[in-house]
Amino acid sequence: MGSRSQPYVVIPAYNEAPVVSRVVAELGRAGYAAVVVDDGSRDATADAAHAAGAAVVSHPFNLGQGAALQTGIDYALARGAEVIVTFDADGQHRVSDISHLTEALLQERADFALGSRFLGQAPNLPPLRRALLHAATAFTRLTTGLQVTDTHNGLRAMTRRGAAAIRLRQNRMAHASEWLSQIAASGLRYVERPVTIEYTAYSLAKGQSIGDALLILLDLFARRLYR
Ligand SMILES: Nc1nc2c(ncn2[C@@H]2O[C@H](COP(=O)(O)OP(=O)(O)OP(=O)(O)O)[C@@H](O)[C@H]2O)c(=O)[nH]1
Ligand SMILES: [Mg+2]
Repeated sequence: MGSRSQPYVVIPAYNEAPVVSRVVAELGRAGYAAVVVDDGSRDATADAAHAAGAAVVSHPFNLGQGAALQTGIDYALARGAEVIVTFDADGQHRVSDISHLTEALLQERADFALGSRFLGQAPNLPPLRRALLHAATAFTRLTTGLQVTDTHNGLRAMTRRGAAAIRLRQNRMAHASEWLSQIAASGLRYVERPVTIEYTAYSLAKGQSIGDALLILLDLFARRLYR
């Protein structure tokens, strides 16, 4: 299942049975090994991912995207992966963007290559969602000092050393700023690269609601206030 130098793709998935097999199959055709972390899904996500050729690790109940990513990173590290990529299960990312990130790790001698839809493209991104994403990014820039442009992007590549410096503890969805503060604390080099995030009818119907996004922002502000 993939050599050590071949990127290992970690896919957090919560109730994504309608799309996860297409995502896994596409990654497989491009030659990537993938682990799907089934985050306590109540649908056939795990079976669909397995049938499409991914390794599957299942949480016994829903723990949230941060925990799912951490489980997948730990799995990939245990398999000896030298490069790890995180990739959403909902079909919003492009498989062809992965090599741009992994090449950036090599060329820039970086430990993290972060995808940015605001350097790249986000067709059909609703205006209110765009505004919230910009607000979250501005907040993260202020609190971490990292001059990033898209903090809530699920597409990232990292070296083994980078992955070992990440320990996501915030459950649910509030882990995006955690990534950035841990990257800042690690002192390791990071770069951003343009990627495309597609807002399909499926992802818009299923993805984060505006209410969820506001809750994440509030959560982050509260955390800063009480630290
Ligand atoms: N919503 C949600 N997603 C999870 C969870 N656990 C894992 N995931 C996966 O995390 C990935 C991102 O979730 P989304 O809800 O699409 O979040 P997002 O892409 O940041 O937000 P959108 O811009 O609305 O698509 C998907 O592959 C989900 O299946 C969970 O508990 N809740
Ligand atoms: Mg999504």
